[in-house]
Amino acid sequence: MRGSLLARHAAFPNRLCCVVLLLASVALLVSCANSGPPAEPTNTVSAVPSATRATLASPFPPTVPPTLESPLPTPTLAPPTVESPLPTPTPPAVETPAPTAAPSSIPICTVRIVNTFPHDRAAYTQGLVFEDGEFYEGTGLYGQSTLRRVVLESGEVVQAISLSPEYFGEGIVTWQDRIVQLTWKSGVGFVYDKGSFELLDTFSYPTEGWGITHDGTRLIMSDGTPVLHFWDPATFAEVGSVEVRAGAGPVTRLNELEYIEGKVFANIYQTDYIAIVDPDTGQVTAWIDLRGLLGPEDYAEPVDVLNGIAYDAKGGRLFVTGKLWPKLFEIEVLSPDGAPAPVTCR
Ligand SMILES: [Ca+2]
Repeated sequence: MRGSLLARHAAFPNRLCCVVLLLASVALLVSCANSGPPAEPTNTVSAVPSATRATLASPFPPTVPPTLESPLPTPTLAPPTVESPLPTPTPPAVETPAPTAAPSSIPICTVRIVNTFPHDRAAYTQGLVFEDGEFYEGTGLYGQSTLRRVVLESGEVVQAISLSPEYFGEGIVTWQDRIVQLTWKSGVGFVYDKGSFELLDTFSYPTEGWGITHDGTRLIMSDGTPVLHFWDPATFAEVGSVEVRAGAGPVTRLNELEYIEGKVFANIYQTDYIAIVDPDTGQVTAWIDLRGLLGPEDYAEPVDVLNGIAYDAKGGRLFVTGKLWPKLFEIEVLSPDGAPAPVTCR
């Protein structure tokens, strides 16, 4: 029995060799059978049209246009709802269609140019006030922000201070013998002496700062959202707020402001429209369509968007300009049928 087992064990290596050889032969035959040209891949990237390739290659979902709350039909090229720190080197010929989405009961007024004045085309206008025959203007951009006093007829800057480079200047408002200037994202406001531009005080606020004006008792400021904030002019404490709506839809990107004849005029950032807002209800009572104010010759150098509304309450004159615009316009508001209209359009 033991001898028989040994014999069987001795024979085992030979059998193993035979099995290995057999398997190797089979593998060789299979290999030969598959030695033709490689089969065409059925689903490789190179077989897919380039557009599809890009989709396949991207780990991200397709880009979705930002959802905008403004009832103004926003141009498809609309950038995100932040203020670019750099001037756009192209005309604001983002042709903004008429705000047809707004309820038809909201009139759209146009304007007639009464006078054209020079404007410092290096001024990235963020705040504009007319008082006692001259402009106060606040400008933006990091490292270029200023507060300045400007002659209406010549556009000459006769007094100016520069903000520290870390501040991006925004809206300004005069209040008694002071000037208040907002900053974009710093949450810091500056209070100056109106005559000397001496910095008297600073204060803080929790939102972005865009535009600011006053109604005689309260400061009214915008922060880029549809909300207008009302502040105590002595303490800068918020005493109320209202959401701006055109019909049912909120109007976002309220920018430079001017309180005129009981209404708040607001530039709508990156459009050529001004919204006229009832500050009690937040409702837009009219639009002013300002498309086409600048002529082709004005685009020889970069200009940016319409921004800056000022009102000569004594003379009943309405002024508008834009960031880096070479001109400032005195305009008259016309009703939708082209007839002279009240400054508030209706
Ligand atoms: Ca203003």
